[in-house]
Amino acid sequence: MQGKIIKSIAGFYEVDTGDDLYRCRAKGIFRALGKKPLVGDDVEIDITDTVSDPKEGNVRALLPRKNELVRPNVANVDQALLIFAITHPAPSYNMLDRFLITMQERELDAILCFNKKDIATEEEIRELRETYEACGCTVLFISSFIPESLGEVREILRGKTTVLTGPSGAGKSTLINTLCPGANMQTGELSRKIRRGKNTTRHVELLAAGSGEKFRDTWVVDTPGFTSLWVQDIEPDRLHYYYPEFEKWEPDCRFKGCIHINEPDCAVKAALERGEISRIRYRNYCEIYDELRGRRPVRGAPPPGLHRNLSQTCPVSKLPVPVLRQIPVKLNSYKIR
Ligand SMILES: Nc1nc2c(ncn2[C@@H]2O[C@H](COP(=O)(O)OP(=O)(O)OP(=O)(O)O)[C@@H](O)[C@H]2O)c(=O)[nH]1
Ligand SMILES: [Mg+2]
Ligand SMILES: [Zn+2]
Repeated sequence: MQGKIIKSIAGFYEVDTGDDLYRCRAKGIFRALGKKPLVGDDVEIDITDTVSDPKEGNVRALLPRKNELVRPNVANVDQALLIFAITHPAPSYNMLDRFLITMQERELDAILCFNKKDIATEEEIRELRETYEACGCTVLFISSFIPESLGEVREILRGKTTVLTGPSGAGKSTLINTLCPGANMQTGELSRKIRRGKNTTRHVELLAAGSGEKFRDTWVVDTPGFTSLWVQDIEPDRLHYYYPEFEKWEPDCRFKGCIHINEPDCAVKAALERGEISRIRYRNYCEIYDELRGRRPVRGAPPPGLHRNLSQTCPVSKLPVPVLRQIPVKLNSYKIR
């Protein structure tokens, strides 16, 4: 029978087959092949016990893995929902751009979701809307406290596996509690305190968002918030590709390969002067460009990343299994000023 691993605890995998949950062990074959089933993996299971509670089975085969995210370590992620509070805390524009760049780096579709609409002013919402309207991704304004504001989010999540990410305090866990029947995520100050404490186990878990046939196969993954974020080692001269709103003007720059910072007759800067490119986005671009050029490496953990995979057939089960092409994590990262 086919199912999806939604949780992994102490050597067991919790597999959701759509109708039931099974507590499964993985056959030794995976260890022999050096493969480890991951949360998010689609698997074939053999059912061994339907009387016990929970029911039990064995993971027999891994189905092909579309991708693998590190931190959190989840397979088959379709997209990332970037959650930022409109206010309390007010977003750091620089960090927001870093999140967007990081998601594009990972080839993960991002949806930008501004939370806490209930306590935001019209002015604050307008500024964010204008800044990010041309950034190349869908932009939503919600309040995790108001279920009626979540219609679009629900539609975007539907049928997909989505990782929620964003800075601490943005409201990721609160949103999950509102979206997922039965979820009981720690929120607020408490969650931050717990996370800083020692011995905090954080299980990666897929949570079913919504219920019924319509929301079948709709999964979300919570992540702890970042207080800073690292932009991978991208070439500074390529940074402009992450600013899709520049593209329209670039052919009119005097120099081919214009960086749009110090060059004369730059069409991007002209558009900026006319107010056709957001000043905030342009400022971030210049700041991040400088930081990438300066290459000020700092020690620390890298951001969530994606491993691209290739598939091949398992010699034993004859089912396709993924071959992980590990992309080395670069520790030359850049800290936010
Ligand atoms: N006014 C308002 N407060 C919210 C909203 N969503 C969340 N909050 C509050 O914001 C605080 C942080 O929410 P969390 O859900 O814990 O934030 P988080 O993004 O999970 O934070 P970390 O787990 O630290 O990364 C809590 O006190 C929530 O009650 C909202 O829509 N409106
Ligand atoms: Mg949280
Ligand atoms: Zn230019």
